Amino acid sequence: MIDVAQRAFFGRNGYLHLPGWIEPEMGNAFAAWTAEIEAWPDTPGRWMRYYEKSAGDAGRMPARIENFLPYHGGIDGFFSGKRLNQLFESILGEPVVVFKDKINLKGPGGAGFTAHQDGPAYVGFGVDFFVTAMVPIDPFTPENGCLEMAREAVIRDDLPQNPDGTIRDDIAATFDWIPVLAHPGDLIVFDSRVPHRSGPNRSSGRRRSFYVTYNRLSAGDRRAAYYQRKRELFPPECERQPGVDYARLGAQFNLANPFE
Ligand SMILES: O=C(O)CCC(=O)C(=O)O
Ligand SMILES: [Fe+2]
Repeated sequence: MIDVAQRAFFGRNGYLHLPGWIEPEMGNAFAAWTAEIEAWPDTPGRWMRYYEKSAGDAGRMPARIENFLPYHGGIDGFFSGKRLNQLFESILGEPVVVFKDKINLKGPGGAGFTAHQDGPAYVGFGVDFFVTAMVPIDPFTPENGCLEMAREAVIRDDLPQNPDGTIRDDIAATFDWIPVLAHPGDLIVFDSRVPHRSGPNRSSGRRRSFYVTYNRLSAGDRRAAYYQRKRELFPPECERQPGVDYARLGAQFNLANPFE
């Protein structure tokens, strides 16, 4: 499903941008599905909504929704479906299983993400390698805080970190950062080692994108274990107990995220 040049690019960079990979009908459905899940009310025990740390003038701004796949057949059908799974199988040489699912909403004024690798946020579940499918809902631009990938940095495992798990600033400064100017209909695949970051959203529109993360099927289905622990240590606001320091307790689950 990918050609020799694309395979080589993924091998060198740990990511791959596939413009127009999503069929137009599916792309249109995605826009509507996104609006549906955004309208779901905060409900304990179900999907998990997080808010921006620094609320702007507009008040509290939703920043992320997680764990929606069990509640949305259409979105689950795409991310657990045959076509995408065949793509991953052709890239990794074996089948994958979903580990986690999120949509980052990045509204106007929304904060960026400090340079990081995703791997350190997913430790403790017996899996050491993940791949993510990114599906943009709005065009990614430098102004609205598009994703940026470190060029040809795939050979590095866990990089030296700041205390919060993000990549140490002096290391991040050595990378050549490539803006990923993705459009709705594109698919971006990236692994859990590639350093990435994004700027704040300085535009007046939102910059929404799905990120669904998988691990090799041979490493087991760890999704339930992940969400059980995340709910315990970094629950969505509607499940929080007063007086608990979730920033400390859930640090692993909030790595590089501008969420409260
Ligand atoms: O959506 C972004 O700008 C960056 C997202 C990211 O790296 C993450 O959620 O781990
Ligand atoms: Fe990330």
